[in-house]
Amino acid sequence: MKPRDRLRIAMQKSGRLTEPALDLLNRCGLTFRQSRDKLFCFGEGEPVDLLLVRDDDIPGLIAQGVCDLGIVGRNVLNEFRGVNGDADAALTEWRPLGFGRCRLSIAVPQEMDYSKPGDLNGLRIATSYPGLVNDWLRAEGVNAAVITLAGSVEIAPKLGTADAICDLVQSGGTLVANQLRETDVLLQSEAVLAGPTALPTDERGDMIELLLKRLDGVIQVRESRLLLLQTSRTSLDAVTRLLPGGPQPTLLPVAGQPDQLMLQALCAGEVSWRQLEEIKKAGAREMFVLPVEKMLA
Ligand code: PRT
Ligand code: ZN
Repeated sequence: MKPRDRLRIAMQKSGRLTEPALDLLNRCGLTFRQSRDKLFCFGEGEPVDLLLVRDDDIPGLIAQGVCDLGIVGRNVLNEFRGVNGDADAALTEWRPLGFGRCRLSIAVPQEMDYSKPGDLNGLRIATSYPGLVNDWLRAEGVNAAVITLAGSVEIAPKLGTADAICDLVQSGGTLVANQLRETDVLLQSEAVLAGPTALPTDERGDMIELLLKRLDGVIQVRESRLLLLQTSRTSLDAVTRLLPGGPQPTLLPVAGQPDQLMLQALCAGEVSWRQLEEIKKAGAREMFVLPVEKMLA
């Protein structure tokens, strides 16, 4: 294949991952011209183009070298890696992206007696992830038949074509609506940036490194919160000990109140109401949690 001088990223054409993936790339400074066939989008600023495809095709396109990177669910990536064995194990997860979160779980009819994986012995499990389910069954030492279905897995037990299922679960609403009960989680999934383990050695490799750096910045900002609060000097230690992870807080004097300090801390992740209440109990007041828009260290 002729070497390309532009980077090509595969992402889902239309589905759950489309909008957040495009939003993430935009935040990394990548914008694309809409093409008429909507399969290929030419990158406007940077030499990075998009290929819009079905999510299931993404790992294969990277493995074949048609694309350099892909944004795809870990569930799809791992199923591909499992089924395609060593040759394609050269695909890796470059970054978890924090959206499209779900889990791949076993679920059984609500009335079924189930307490451990061994209870699936001799039963039929319907799934769209035969590779991952077979791996799990093997690891658990369970002998069950795996029935591969492309979709509507959740109705298989009611139709009598399977005894249990293994499918993606997010809210759990689909399982409840089908009188199923989640029993075992095989995989915690989210969208990931997938690519070959060995990066190209030409300009595309440099471009990937640049993109990874931008991604790290974007992800860090997205997950960062700025916590502002006031505390007395005597409570400072107790308050500081409760601060969610992140760099050292900055302390500022409060005009006219020598005993008081203003504290500013960058937190890596959400700050929950419960954490705020605990910090308050330790002596803090006037607390604010602010989102961070941009960050340049
Ligand atoms: O056309 P194409 O093949 O590209 O799309 P698709 O229909 O295969 O994919 P799509 O858009 O449904 O999902 C794309 C990716 O989103 C998946 O591979 C997962 O990584 C991720 N994702 C996150 C989910 C869900 N959450 C999810 N809830 N994918 C599917 N579901 C389905 C699940 O299969 C079940 O039917 O939603 C139902 C369960 O949802 P709850 O909320 O009722 O539990
Ligand atoms: Zn799909």
